Amino acid sequence: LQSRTNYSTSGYNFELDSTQQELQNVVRKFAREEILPVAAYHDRTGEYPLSLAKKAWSLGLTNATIPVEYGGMGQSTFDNCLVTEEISYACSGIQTAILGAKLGQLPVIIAGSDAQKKKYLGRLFEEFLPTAYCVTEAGAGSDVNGVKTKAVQKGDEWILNGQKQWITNGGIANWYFVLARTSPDPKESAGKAFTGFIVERDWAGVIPGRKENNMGQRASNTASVTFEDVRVPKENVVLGVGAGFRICMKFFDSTRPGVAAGANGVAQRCLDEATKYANERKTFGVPLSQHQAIAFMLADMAIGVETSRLAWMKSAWLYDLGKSNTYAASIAKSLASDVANKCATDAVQIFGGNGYNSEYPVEKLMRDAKIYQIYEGTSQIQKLIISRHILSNK
Ligand code: CS8
Ligand code: FAD
Repeated sequence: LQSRTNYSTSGYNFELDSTQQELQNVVRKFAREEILPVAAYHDRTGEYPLSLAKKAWSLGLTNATIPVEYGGMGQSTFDNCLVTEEISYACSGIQTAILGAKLGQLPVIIAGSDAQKKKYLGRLFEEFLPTAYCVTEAGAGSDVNGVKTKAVQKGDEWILNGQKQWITNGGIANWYFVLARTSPDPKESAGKAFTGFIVERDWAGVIPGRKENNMGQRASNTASVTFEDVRVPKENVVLGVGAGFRICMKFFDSTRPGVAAGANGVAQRCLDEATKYANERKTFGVPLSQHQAIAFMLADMAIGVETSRLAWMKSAWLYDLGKSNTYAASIAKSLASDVANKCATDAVQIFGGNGYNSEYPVEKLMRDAKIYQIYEGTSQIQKLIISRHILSNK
C-alpha cells in the first residue's frame, strides 16, 4: 500500500488524488469482503480478530504512520483517516481492535528518541504486535491532570506504581506508553508534573487485567493494566521528565481526527443500510422511502455524514500541515460522534421492529456508535476545549 504525504496548501480541493483513491479502494475491498462478513461473529463472541489483524499488518496498515526511516510508510493522518473510515464502515469494533494496535506507537512517533523509535517501532515489523496508550485511571478519565500512577527515580531507573483502566489492547499489548506523575509537588502545573514511559509487557510487576465486557465494539480488547514496582530504565522516558502531559495532548491532536473518521464510517453504514431497507420494505402499499417522513430522515442522515466527513478531513489536513488543529479536531470528534449516534438511532427507527433485533445489522451499529461520545475525550470535554478556544480568542 502506498501513501501520499505531501499536501497542497493553496486553495480548496475536495478531491482525493489517485494514490488516495487507490488506497481507499484496496482498504474498502478488504473491509467489505473480509471484515464485514465476520463482524456479527466477533460482536457476539467478543473474540479478538487476530487473523484479520495479521492480514492488516501484512498490508502495512497497523504500522502505516511510522516514518519511512523507521520502516513504515510515513502515512499522513489524513490517509490514515481514510483507512479508518473504510474499516469502521465494515465494523468499528474490529477497526478499534486492529488500528488500535498503533495507540502506543503514536507518542513514540511524536516525541520518542531515535533509539526508542528503532527499538520499539522496529520490532513491530517482525510480527503483528499491538501496543497500548495508558492514561485513564479509575479516578481520572476526563481530567488527565488527576492521574495518580506515579514514578519515582532511583538511580538509573524509575519505579512505577499504579493502575490504568479502560485501556484499548490493555490485555494483549507487547508494550505500553504510560503516563505517570513524577513531580512530588501537588501544586506543580500539568505541563510539568507528568512523564511518559515506554513499559514492556514482559517486565516484572506489569499485570494486564481481563477483557472488559462492553456494550459495543466488542471485538476490541479493553482491559486494566496494573504496575507494581515496575523498574523502568531511564532510557524509556519519552522526550523528557515533565513532558508527559503535553505529549498526551499532542497525541489527541493526532488521534481525534481518526476517531471522528471512525464515527463517520459508522454513520455512512447506517445511512446505506437504512436507504436499502427503506427501498425494500413496503407499508401502506409503497416502499418506506416514499413516505416523506422516512425520506427526510435519510436526508438528515446524509447532511450529518457529509458535514462530519468534511470536519475530520479539515482537522487531519491541518495536523499534516503542522498547523494547530486542536480546535478543529475537537469539532470533528464531537460532531462525528453525535452524527453517528443520531444516524444509528434513526436507522433502528427506519428498520422498525427488525431494527431492534440482532438478526439485522443496525442494533449493533447503535451499540457501537455510543463509545464515540466517550473515548478519546467525551463530547463534553470536546466542547470544553472548543469553548476555551473561542473564549480565549485564539
Ligand atoms: O485533560 C485534558 C483532556 O484532553 N481530557 C480528555 C482526556 C481524554 O481524551 N482521554 C482519552 C484517553 S485515550 C482513549 O480514550 C483511547 S480510545 C481508543 C480509540 C481507538 C482508535 C483506534 C483537557 C481537559 C483538555 C485539558 O486539561 P487541563 O488540565 O485544563 O490542561 P490545560 O491547562 O489545558 O493544559 C495543561 C498543559 O498542557 C498543554 N497543552 C494543552 N493542550 C495541548 C495541545 N498540544 C500541546 N500542549 C497542550 N493540544 C498546555 O499548554 C499546558 O502546558 P503548560 O506548559 O502548563 O502551559
Ligand atoms: P468521567 O471523566 O468520570 O466523566 C463522566 C461524565 O462526566 C462524562 O459524561 C463526562 O463528559 C462528564 N464530565 C466530566 N468532566 C466534565 C466537565 N469538566 N464538564 C462537563 N462534563 C464533564 N483511555 C486510555 O487512556 N487509553 C485507551 O486506550 C482507552 N480506551 C478506551 C476504550 C473504551 C472502550 C472505553 C470505554 C474507554 C477507553 N479509555 C481509554 C478511557 C476513556 O478515554 C475515558 O473513559 C473517557 O475519557 C472518560 O473518562 P471517565 O470514564 O473517567 O469519565
